[in-house]
Amino acid sequence: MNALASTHPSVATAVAEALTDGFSRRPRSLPPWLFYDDQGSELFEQITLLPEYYLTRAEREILERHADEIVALAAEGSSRTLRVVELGAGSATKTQLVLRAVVRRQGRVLYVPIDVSEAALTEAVERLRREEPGVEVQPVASSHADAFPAIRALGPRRVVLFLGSSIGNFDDDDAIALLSGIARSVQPGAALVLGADRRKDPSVLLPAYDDARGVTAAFNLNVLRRLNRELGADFDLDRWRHRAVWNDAGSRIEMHLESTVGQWVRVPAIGRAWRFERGETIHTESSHKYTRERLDGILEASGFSRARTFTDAAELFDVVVALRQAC
Ligand code: AVJ
Repeated sequence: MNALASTHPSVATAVAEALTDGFSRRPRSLPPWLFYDDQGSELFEQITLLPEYYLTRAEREILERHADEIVALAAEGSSRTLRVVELGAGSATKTQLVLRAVVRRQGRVLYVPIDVSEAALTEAVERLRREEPGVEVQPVASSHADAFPAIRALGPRRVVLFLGSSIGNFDDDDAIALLSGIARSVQPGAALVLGADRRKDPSVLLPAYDDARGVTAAFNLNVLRRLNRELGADFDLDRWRHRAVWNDAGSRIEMHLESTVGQWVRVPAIGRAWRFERGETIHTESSHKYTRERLDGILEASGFSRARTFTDAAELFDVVVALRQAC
């Protein structure tokens, strides 16, 4: 597999840069891709099984009911064979529903899952090779930003999957930059299948990001454990707590780590130390929740047009099929 292990020097450098950059801002922040080391990817899989975390179940319900229609839309206007590429594939369990629909239609399919977590990719590849004989898997370990060459390399008639409301981690400007990059990597008419969480009452949203069993707290705190392991930092996990807040103006859930005491944190790999006051927070993630208008604005600005929207019965989550506009 063409994959970077998490111990690869370039990854350690990227982690160090992310920390230095994020801690130079006020409020301090860390980028959400840091969550997904092997443990973090495993914790995220546990999150998807939580009763409070409705996103994965809602999206699976949509794909179970509508995978054939989604694939038919993506294949419309061409007799060519579809190829499937997925950004942030993770363990690809929901994707399997889409891949089966493509196999029903054309017998075989080439599938390129792209993810920063090698462990998650390996699991996905092994399961698909075992369970889906019609699917040829070519995994790529990379970040979203480095994914465009892999998308381009697939030639025409690609379907790009971006599921799970991963788009929600991006501010609108960054979402537009990413989707524009995808748009430039495909031809007019190509389909983007985008999972997006809907704006809804905070009484539903907040528990999804602060569950009773504390799995999301462990997922958030794991980023500090990762910095300890990979950079030799001395974060004391007992002196930090998980916080989830609803930012109404930004229409997003934010996750933060709050310092429960005044403390210094030393990071030997960088030769630096940072002071945190009691109550000071590190912003670790935003998860944007979309109205139809806002998502259309992002899609149009990126060169895509919404073709159809599929929703779960409880209307919590959308899977949008958008088509690359003609240039
Ligand atoms: C994988 C980014 C979609 O924002 O809901 C889950 C990650 N963070 N619980 C999300 C996450 C906290 C998830 N995404």
